[in-house]
Amino acid sequence: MDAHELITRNAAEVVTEAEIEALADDPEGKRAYVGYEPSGVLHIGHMLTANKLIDLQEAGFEVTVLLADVHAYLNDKGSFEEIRHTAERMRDQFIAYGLDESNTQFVLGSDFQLDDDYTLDLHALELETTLARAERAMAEISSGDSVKVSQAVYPLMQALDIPYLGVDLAVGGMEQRKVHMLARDVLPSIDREPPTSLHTPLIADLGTGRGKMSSSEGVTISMEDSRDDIESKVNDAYCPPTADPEPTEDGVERENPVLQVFEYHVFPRFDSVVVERPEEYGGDLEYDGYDDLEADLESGELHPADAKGALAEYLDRLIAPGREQLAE
Ligand code: IYR
Repeated sequence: MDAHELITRNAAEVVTEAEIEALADDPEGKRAYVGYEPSGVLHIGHMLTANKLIDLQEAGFEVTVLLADVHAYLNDKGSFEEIRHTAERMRDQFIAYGLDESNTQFVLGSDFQLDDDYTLDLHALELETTLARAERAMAEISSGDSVKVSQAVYPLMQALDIPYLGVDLAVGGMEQRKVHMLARDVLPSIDREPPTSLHTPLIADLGTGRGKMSSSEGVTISMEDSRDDIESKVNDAYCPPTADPEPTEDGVERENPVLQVFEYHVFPRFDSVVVERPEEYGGDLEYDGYDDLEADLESGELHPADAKGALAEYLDRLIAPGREQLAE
């Protein structure tokens, strides 16, 4: 796979395509980053952007993981002490998950976000940004209903992180896109380059196929899950025999989360996937890529129950190193 393919595979969007092409032409030594609010344990949402970081490392990039302790604090995720403690544990889980340790720099937000220069630049961005714009940028990130001043500061700090960390590419889920667009608009006002960004898709809730899979609601997979937990969650997952399910009766869009997890979590990390089946049901199936598995589910060649069995197996393999690390 060439650098451009590695960088863009499974991305929902890149901003802009021309800027990504320039990075793909000469990726060696370029730096990409994702920021994470430290939370208890790595879950499938973190793992989606982590997969992209692994792709980028393979393409020649260096990677920074920002453990965004100050951002978590501003987003009301607990006391600063608690958040700091969690951040330390998360680092080890990312390595266990498969990030290349020799080429991953872990940075705590509080290591540079409390410096004088950063604070003054932040105030300059505050002067450039309306409250309404900051609030819009946070629509899919903020916790709680009422808007606090901290939530207006948050996206401006996220914008400022990009030049302060010296990165060439900002990576995040689609829920981060409005922050990155805000960054493109405001950073030039303090003589900084508008950043290039890449956004990963949102995956639907495993149980219902609706909305987005998240750690706070519905069913998700985390590194704390035992093999049995994974099996029972995947067994109960919504998996019609199609990649394009009908909306619910009241018009809510649905996805097939079992297929999405195969596409975005399993195939990027394994060269091939074997679905084990007894001889009487046709014997094992082997897939070298996602499209063939999707086609077989749609044609009826692959039964949803067999697809789920394989999904639980491969998710367990992805999670096992982190689970062992957590048990230490
Ligand atoms: N907004 C992210 C956390 C975050 C991301 C980046 I990229 C930063 O520079 C700072 C914080 C979240 O929702 O988890």
